[in-house]
Amino acid sequence: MGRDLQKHITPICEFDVAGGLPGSRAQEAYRRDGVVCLRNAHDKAWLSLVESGIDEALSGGSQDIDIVEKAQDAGRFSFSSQAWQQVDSFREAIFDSRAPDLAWALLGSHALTLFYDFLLIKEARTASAATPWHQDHAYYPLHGTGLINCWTALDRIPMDTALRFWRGSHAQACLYQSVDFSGDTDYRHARHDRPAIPAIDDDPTAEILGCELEPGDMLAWDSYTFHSASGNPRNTRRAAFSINWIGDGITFHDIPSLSTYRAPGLVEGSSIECDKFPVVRQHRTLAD
Ligand SMILES: O=C(O)CCC(=O)C(=O)O
Repeated sequence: MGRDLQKHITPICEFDVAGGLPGSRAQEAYRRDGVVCLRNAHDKAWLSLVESGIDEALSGGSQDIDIVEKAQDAGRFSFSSQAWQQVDSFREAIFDSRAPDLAWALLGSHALTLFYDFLLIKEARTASAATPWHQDHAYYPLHGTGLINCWTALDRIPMDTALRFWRGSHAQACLYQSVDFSGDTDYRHARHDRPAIPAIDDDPTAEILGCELEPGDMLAWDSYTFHSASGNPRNTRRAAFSINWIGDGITFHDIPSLSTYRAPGLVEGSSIECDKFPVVRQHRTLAD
């Protein structure tokens, strides 16, 4: 029997970044737990920018778009990615804001490369739109570690619909199977050669982290960290916009995957830098 999902939740380490970038304590917590919460990561103007691009993203601007309508839910559950290439306001929110600097400060890498944006909306009354436990990295055609998902709440997210994280689950750098977000079918690029996802909610040794969010607060997690969320039984929308960034040493792994994560010209073992995955920050070296 699973334990009560709302009890036994330890708060995620949080840092208020209204006045500056995350420092060494935030980086340490990120490396240890695999997730941190950055309060006031983005302001109202940034939130409005993202909001203004949502209709365009959902009506054709995104790649790999899924809009799930379940008979038992009044609302729709949608998720889509790579809209920045079509949607001007998303592009502005990603490149002309402090979004890259927040990610770079946590990663502490030499370079920072944009991987993809991700828009996730659980409209009001999507109680069955639960997100199963998964690792983002299990979906990626990539070798290496050091990717960060910077996930900003567009709405107030109370504890009952908050994301939950298995603390430290990134540390072994072991990839498990991928699951389908809609919950109805097998994931189309499932890798059955990987271990099955353990019964995390039944494991008394798995420490689960979570916290409430206000619009503009960000959760930043390592792509190997297991996370999940419930559906949204409330009468209000629960939406987030995330930006996924790559640090150093990642190369392309030519396995079946969504087109979001692929680009023409990438071959097994190549660097993933290209127009679709641009380098956005880079430390200068003496040779530069
Ligand atoms: O908010 C959710 O329900 C899931 C978000 C998530 O798992 C992701 O963005 O990787």
